[in-house]
Amino acid sequence: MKPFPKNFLWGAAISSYQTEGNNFASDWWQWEQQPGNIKDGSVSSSACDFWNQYETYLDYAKQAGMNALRISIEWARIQPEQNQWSQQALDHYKKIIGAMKQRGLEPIVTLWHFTLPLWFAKQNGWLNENAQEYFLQYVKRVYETLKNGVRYWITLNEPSVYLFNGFITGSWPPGKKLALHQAVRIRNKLIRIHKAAYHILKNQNTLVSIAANLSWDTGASQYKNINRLLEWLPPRGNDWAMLHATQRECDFIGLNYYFHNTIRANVLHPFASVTSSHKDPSRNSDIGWEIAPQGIYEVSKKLYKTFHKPIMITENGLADAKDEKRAQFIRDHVKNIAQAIEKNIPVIGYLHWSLMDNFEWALGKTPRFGLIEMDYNTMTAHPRQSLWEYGTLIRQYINIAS
Ligand code: IFM
Repeated sequence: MKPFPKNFLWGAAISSYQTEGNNFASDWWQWEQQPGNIKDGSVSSSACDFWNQYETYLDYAKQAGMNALRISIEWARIQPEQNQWSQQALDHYKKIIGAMKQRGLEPIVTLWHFTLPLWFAKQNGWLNENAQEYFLQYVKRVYETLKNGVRYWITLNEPSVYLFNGFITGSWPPGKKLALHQAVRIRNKLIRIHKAAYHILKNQNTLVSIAANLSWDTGASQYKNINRLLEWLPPRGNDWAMLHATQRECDFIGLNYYFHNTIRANVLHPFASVTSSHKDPSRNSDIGWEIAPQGIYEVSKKLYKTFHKPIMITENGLADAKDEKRAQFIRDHVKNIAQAIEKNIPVIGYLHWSLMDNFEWALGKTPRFGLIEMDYNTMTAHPRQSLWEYGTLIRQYINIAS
């Protein structure tokens, strides 16, 4: 078998709002306070206290043998009010990134992972006519402070998932239920914003992309056209259209892989065409998502065939509170990545979601995605067995790397 490249990125991914705690200047904080918005009634509060306890988490990542970590920056911390910038927050992120580097963890930095500063959300967020200008001001500040330490940048995380939940079903802020064409208009704006941010972040040392949510869709070949249509529409939460539009401004493709769907054509109601593949709990995660490792190979293959760019798995994981399936899940997905590399598909990294349990948006704190368990009563972190098994796997692959 062709070995993994020596500089392959082995790591995990987290996001600021889901882990840092006390992000009171973000729109999600306000959203959480309204009864009914979070399924289990929990609030993020201190989350995993990553803001203060980051060294503990980074130590565990290092002990497991990781060499990379994807984090995100909370815009609301950097700019808590429209006319107020926090150098202190910027310096704190610089410290976190320095601490990662000291431990041999390559930072992959996301600039927007679903949350907005409240002042911006109150002015209609992305719908504001100055949205691009506001976002770029923030991007410039972050870039100026962190540019020497960061090679890999992600501008936007899963834009279509955000559009689906925030603007179609209304289950995330801003809680809108818009018509399809309006959601497509916002997507077009996000495309322009990514392109503009790309040019701020791009230099000879940096590699920039988005983190795209893409499912593995299967179905009979006569449904290909419906399949293709569904790929392009935000209601699927699939970022294919985003990638087609931004491919020139993506140095690699960030792939968040979670889902397998079967397409059964329903010509009258195309969105009813998509069904999750099966209901067998032994092959699902705690929240009913099918475990389908072959898909990470299939989607990577399709991505490479379409865009001819290196692929970084920027997220892949499952909710598994008892930690019964996680280690095998990782082994099976990595095996499929090995198969992709064997077929000369340049996958450059695998970042497991997530390093630790975190606030899972509208599902609250119930789903447990972490390699590290978070005890929310004592606010302490406890590595799960799967963290060490992932470490064993990393060492095996590193030992046979070219
Ligand atoms: O927790 C989320 C993350 O914020 C974005 N990608 C999917 C994860 C699991 O749902």
